[in-house]
Amino acid sequence: MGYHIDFSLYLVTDDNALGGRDFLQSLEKGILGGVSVIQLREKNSSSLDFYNRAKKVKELTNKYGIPLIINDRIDIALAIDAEGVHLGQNDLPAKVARGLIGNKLLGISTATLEEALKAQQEGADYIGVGGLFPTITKADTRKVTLEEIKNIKEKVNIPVVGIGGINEENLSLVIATGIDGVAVASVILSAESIKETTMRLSRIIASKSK
Ligand code: TZP
Ligand code: MG
Repeated sequence: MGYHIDFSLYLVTDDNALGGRDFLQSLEKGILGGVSVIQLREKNSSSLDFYNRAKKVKELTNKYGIPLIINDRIDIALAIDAEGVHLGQNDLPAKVARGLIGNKLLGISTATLEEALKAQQEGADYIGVGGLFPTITKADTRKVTLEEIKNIKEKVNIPVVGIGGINEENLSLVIATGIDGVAVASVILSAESIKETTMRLSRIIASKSK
């Protein structure tokens, strides 16, 4: 990880939330509203579709100078020279991933302090911690309380990003735990006005961070 990453408003893509609206245009609206990093998460795409979409998203993120992180697929991250990879507890172990991706950014999903410390020890650059609130974006989330994420943040020294059902109502409570950023999908991608909603989220984040 050669440069500082702003995790403050981390957009995770989700086709379903868009309700048929144009993918790249929607991401661009999010970027214009203040998204600081994008994770391309494709759970039902063929390798070819994932790769082709990743190439286009990379052009977009390059245009705006924000990092692109690829979910699950190290091969695609390498093929398009993304800034990073995000893996879960059932993907390749962090140590193995690190060996494959060199100094690209490595994010690991964790839901317990034990997993968080292990991810850090195995070379993760940041952790995603959740699910904090109920969500329809992901079926099999494990519950993490605000108390628990606060405790994790206090005990690791890599950036911590909260995830799961974060919206305009609960955002302040999440920020109050001291974490480095929030990862969201539906609050942005299913918004009637993606840019306006993202701007409101960005403003809340800017006003609450020290
Ligand atoms: N991992 C844990 S919760 C979640 C993922 C990918 C979904 C986040 O999406 P939303 O719509 O912000 O709840
Ligand atoms: Mg995964």
